[in-house]
Amino acid sequence: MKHPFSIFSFFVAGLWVAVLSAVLPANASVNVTQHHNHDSRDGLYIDPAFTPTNAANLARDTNFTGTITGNVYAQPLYIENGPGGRAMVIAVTESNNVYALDAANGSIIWQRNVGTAITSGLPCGNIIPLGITGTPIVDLASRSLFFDAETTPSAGTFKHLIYSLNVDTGDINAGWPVDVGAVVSGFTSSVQSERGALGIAGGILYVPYGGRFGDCGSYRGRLVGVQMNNPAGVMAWATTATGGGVWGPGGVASEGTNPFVVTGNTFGTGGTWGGGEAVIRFQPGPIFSGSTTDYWAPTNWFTLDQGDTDLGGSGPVLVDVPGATPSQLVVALGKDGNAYLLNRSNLGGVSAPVASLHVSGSSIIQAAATYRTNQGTYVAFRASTSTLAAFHINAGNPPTITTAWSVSQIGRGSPFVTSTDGTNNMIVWVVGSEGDQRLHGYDGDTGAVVYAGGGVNELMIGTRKFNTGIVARGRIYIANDNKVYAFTVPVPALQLTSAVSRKTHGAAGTFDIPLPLSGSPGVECRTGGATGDYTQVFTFTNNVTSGNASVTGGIGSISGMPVFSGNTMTVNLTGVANAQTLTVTLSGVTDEFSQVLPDTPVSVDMLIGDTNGNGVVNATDVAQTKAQVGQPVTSSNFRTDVNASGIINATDVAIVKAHSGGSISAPHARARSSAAIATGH
Ligand SMILES: [Ca+2]
Ligand SMILES: [Ca+2]
Repeated sequence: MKHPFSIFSFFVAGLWVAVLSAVLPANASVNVTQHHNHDSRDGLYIDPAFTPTNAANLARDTNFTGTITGNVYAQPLYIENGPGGRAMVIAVTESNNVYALDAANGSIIWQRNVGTAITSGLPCGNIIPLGITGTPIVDLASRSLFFDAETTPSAGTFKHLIYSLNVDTGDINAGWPVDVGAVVSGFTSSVQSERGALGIAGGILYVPYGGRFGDCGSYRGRLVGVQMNNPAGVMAWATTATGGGVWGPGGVASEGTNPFVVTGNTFGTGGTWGGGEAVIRFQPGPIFSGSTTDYWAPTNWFTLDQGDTDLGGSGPVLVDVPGATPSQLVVALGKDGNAYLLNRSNLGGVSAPVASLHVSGSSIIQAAATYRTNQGTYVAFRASTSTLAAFHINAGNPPTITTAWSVSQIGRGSPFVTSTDGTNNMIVWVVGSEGDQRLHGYDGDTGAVVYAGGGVNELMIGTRKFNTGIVARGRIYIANDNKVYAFTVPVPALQLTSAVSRKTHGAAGTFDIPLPLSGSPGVECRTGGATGDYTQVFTFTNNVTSGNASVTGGIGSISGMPVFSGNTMTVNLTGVANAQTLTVTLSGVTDEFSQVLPDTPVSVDMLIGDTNGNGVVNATDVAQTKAQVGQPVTSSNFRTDVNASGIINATDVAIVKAHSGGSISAPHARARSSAAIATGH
């Protein structure tokens, strides 16, 4: 028969699918609900599609429209099972527009404007218009989307409103928004900004606040907690000193219970620490204990304060380093160019850190990412506007920091990471935001270029500093001013690659008769028991998730629902008559990329006793079966175990003899060729 695929493409697709199915069950959902994907803010996305070869061949999906209105500083989100089962990309803009876009084509599923963005009248700041800046968060259990919007309901009036929307419809949930200035004592909306990503831990939404560019007014670093199921339940913490903004784009990290933030420089302290330049761990609420176990500031915090040398330009990243003492760490990165390691369970107050290293000659003010390979634990960070770098955290007592790699890359985006399985094929991605405006990928262990930015189609416009991309289903989404861009690895077309008729031969194992997809059908020579039962297994290029099968030719019927597992679809048949051609047609088979297979018929010649598969049962089949009597059932002789008992004996010979003279009957008879006979074995 003519093979429908080249050997090469078949081989590559098979490898790719094997990796995919080993890691990601076809029905496992993928969601990016928050900044850098996890509570820890690690920025790690496990996606088996991001092999080095696929990553190198990344290309923008120019059919993805992604048109939105407004400037974008916030990371997009990705939520599956939206309206009609569609996956959605959530994007928010400084024009206070919120969008759910179809993740496949970028069309708008729903959109909502949540109030007039601020364009004038603030005492300082550098984002105009000003609306939604911090990265939103989704609570999947309630399918709620939370964000902070700055609005000006009337000239000279400024509000921070914390919204909760139904993520599937865009409707505002009951009891929201929360007017922060109205419920948080001392909160002055005109001088507080909301740039850090929101967090959720233990049913509480945490929203961080800092000041504006220019540090005007008596703002404070703040963390506001709102009970997700009771928006009237609000608790808030603030630095005791003025300033101390929580403004790093990563915002709030947590280990599931306690929120962590990093603060910036404070003012007028006279040297008495008042919450600035610190990593702070809260009890749920948020409640700050004041204990040295729950905060850390470098011993030179007062000097840093006076130089506007914020510790808090890059949010906390929670990292576990197996074998290190302590092993549960917080990584903080400062404008002083230092990386600090802290003991997550005892931060230490104003004291020396667990470890530190001067890792950059420039201010570090982006969100970092962390990952672990067979080479160890890494933190990737933007060391300057022209350098992306990574350092190692070495297991030890205490753990230590050593530099790993550094590459030249112009821009100000925050890095994020892909891995095919959480350990291997680690790729650090970053956008040259406000720089070359291209996406770049680097080997996580070496910094070697994996993806060099693409060509004409891959050049973006409207990229913003601090921002970062997300990864889902073989795609990278990047939200920029007025447009969300989608990049995709080469996705194999959904194709049926093979079909078999499968039977288990007792203790001898399971044996498949190939059913060629074109040319003469394969011949099923085994009995179907009292009710004519058979099983067919179809294998595809990609993982498949749904679809139907029906008998469209011959006598027999589908039994039960098709079973989908990885890249296979299993169909059970019953009432299948002998000596006929049976055709099963697959319809609506859909893969994990939402590709649908065209209706595909697969035929099989049912002919009990035709052990050599030539379309007739005669003395040759009898002789062939007799010759195997007493032999173990193997892949080369299983056809002669015609009753699939697991042994070849006189019973099989008798069955073949009883069917002798049989052939495929009209009108289902089809011509046989010598090639088909060969593939029938
Ligand atoms: Ca024969
Ligand atoms: Ca047998």
